[in-house]
Amino acid sequence: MATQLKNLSTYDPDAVPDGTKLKIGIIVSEWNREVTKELENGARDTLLAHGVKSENLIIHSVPGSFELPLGAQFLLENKKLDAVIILGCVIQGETRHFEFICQAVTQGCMNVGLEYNTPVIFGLLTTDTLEQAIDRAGGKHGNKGTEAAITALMMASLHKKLSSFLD
Ligand code: DLZ
Repeated sequence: MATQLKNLSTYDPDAVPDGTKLKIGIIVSEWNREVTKELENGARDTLLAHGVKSENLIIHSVPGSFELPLGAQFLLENKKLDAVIILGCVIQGETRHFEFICQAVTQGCMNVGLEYNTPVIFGLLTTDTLEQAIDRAGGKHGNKGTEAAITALMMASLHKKLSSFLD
């Protein structure tokens, strides 16, 4: 597969929207913390590098990936945010638990985003091994936290642009 060979987190910083006026939330899972900590660092550093003010960045953790959609919903019902990023890492085990968690998080995050009309960005690693996860959390395949942060900036600024256009 082509994506196995390259770092997908390289990007043109000039093409990323400015985050100075944006408020962004991050919900991060404690499960597989050595991986999710790197995703969190990548997302936070990228948002700050693109102008998001530290006081406009709110980060909370939840016990596991299954709790990510509800964590995003808690944030959105209590804070006016332009986007929420969920970060987690689910590693395939011997049972079907993996499939149920991945399905629930995917559907749950989509539902919360549509319900609150706010981008909920999907930064969930779903890998066969811990090594594959590490490779995508600041390793040889980049950092999916960084990619999630860029997507959040793009979707939040698109939303702002279209909202003001329609006013
Ligand atoms: C229980 C569980 C398992 C087996 N594996 C993972 C995992 O690989 N990644 C993850 O983020 N969470 C895992 N969990 C915890 C569930 O997401 C959840 O926190 C618990 O089932 C409690 O609802």
